[in-house]
Amino acid sequence: TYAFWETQPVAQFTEDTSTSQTLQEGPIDAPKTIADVRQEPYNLPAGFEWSTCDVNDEKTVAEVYQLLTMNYVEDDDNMFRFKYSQQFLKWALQPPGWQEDWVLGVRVSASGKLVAFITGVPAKMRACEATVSMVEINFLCVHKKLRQKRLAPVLIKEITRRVNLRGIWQAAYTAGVVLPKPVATAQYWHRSLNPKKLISVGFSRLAPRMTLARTLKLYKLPEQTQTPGLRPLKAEDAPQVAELLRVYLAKFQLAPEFTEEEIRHYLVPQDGVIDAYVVADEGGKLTDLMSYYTLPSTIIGNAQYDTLKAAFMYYTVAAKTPLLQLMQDLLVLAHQKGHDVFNALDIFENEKFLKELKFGIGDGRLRYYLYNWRLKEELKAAQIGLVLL
Ligand code: YNC
Ligand code: MG
Repeated sequence: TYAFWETQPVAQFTEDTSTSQTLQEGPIDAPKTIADVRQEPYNLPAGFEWSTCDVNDEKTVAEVYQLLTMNYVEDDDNMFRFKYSQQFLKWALQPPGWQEDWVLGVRVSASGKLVAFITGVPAKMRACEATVSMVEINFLCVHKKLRQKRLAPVLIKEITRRVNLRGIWQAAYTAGVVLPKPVATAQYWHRSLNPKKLISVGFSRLAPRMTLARTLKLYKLPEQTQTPGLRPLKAEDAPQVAELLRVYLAKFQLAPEFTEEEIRHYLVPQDGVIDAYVVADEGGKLTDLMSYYTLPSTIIGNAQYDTLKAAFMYYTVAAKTPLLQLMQDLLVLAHQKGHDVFNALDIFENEKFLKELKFGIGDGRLRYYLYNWRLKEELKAAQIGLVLL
């Protein structure tokens, strides 16, 4: 049972979809207005206080970075922990329309120490037929010493209140854990770029009857990309990239609708944060897009290496060049930039290249959720066209 989630406007596991009273697609809560929203912040346990975090302030973003670096998401075996960089956090938290009070922290009143965090950013989201103004909720984190004290529900209620105060009633989020009730379940796949290091730190193992030499040969990539006209994306590309994405994302049942401004924000390359490339034909027309973001992990308790450098597939549109060729080029580029591994989910049309390009299936699953929005049925991973950071 889910003491908290059963009180929230989310689809429940107990809902019987087989009965004649068909559940309608759309909001779960009765419609509300901003005037209905509670004016006072939710109460925290004594000794803690709310703190809006300004990530443009160098000291504050360093505090957020420290909290997440020590306490954020780990793999099932607690060998690796996500280590979002400060530049990444600024990028992820300040897209067009970002709101300062949706970057929410909890501090110890006496010391000022930051001990919990949650964020929201606005996004237009299409869920099946409907397009809805939502927030994407991310970076929910409670310090390890304060776990299992029911702080997470207070954070979720307070961010919901702050989002509702701006007239937004729906949210999208992903998590590794199972909560009521996933819209879809996706699977992580991993492509070794630096197999020697991956084996050495325990990220991967030598396959049976494989030597290290044969493994290195298996994963060896060309030094150079093969697609003519491939180049880094520029701000001026936004109108054409918006059109490529609009057409492509229309194929999926859950996908964002990006404005040109959002495309400039999310896809113009930033060193060590986001890399995006386009293919331009001879007339200069853009035919394809590919991108990945950089999210390293701390390697917990390894003497030789402290950081795993991972690239995560972001938005890719193969409108002219074959998807397999584009993705192979993207692997080459990620390898050139020193990444150890390239990660992708089985969303989009990724099934078409994962095995062929030697991705191995991971043990991590990622569940997609919607808050206060019901779909008629669960989606398949291949119907998801949304990547959350
Ligand atoms: C989770 N990841 O089930 P029940 S993902 C949501 N997302 O509630 P306590 C979660 N809920 O079962 P702890 C959750 N994990 O009683 C647990 N819960 O109904 C639920 N980990 O709270 C859980 N970051 O405070 C239970 O648990 C209740 O101290 C228990 O804190 C949880 O960012 C957590 O994985 C995750 O830092 C903060 O374990 C802590 O364990 C932690 O006693 C490591 O909480 C880091 C980590 C999560 C990454 C993410 C997306 C979050 C989405 C939150 C939901 C947003 C809803 C929409 C709001 C806006 C609506 C509008 C409009
Ligand atoms: Mg807690």
